[in-house]
Amino acid sequence: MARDALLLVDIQNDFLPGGRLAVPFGDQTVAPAKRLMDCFDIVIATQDWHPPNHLSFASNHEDRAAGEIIELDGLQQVLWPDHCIENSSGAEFAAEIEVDKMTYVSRKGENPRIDSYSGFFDNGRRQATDLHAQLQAKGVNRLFVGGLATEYCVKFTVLDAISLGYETMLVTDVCRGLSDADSDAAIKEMQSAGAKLVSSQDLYNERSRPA
Ligand code: VGL
Ligand code: ZN
Repeated sequence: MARDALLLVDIQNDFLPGGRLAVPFGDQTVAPAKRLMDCFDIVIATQDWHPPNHLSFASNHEDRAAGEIIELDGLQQVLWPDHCIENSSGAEFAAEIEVDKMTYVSRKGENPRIDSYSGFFDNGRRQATDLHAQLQAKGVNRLFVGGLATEYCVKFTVLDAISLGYETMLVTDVCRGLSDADSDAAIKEMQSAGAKLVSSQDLYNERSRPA
């Protein structure tokens, strides 16, 4: 028996138009995500949550600009504008997404020395978050994933979910990326790894129909 969860990745103000690391059309994920929340008993969200001194921020390096790539503890690191700073309004979920309807919120990116695109592990796979343990405790074995940004946090979350043994479905229209070309490549990569694609409309029709 499949036990399903909806996994919403980083649908936070800083990733929406007007935010500090805005994903073009990122706001278009909000309505379908909100509608799907009512179709799942288990709704989990990841929340990018950085201290102000996070080393993924260009502002914490001398003479570096956002978009540059550096080496950080042996890993390639894209430098970002400051974003999703703990307890700031930019780190909050999009206003229409009701936090009290979430089963669980898993924060990531709290260690200033390493970035964490995946909801499951940091980028060096040095430490796990609590996400896998939470899902296991609830008996979840199938995940429906959407969010921001397609080619970063969504992609790495999906690839880790597959490697951890979850049947993993990408809800395509609940995703938006920073770059169209990179997002297309990321979707192909997720598919090659075993992710299945589904639209929120099909999913909604399937799950809101009386059994
Ligand atoms: C993300 C860059 C930095 C994301 C988070 O949610 O895709 N991207 N932090
Ligand atoms: Zn981040």
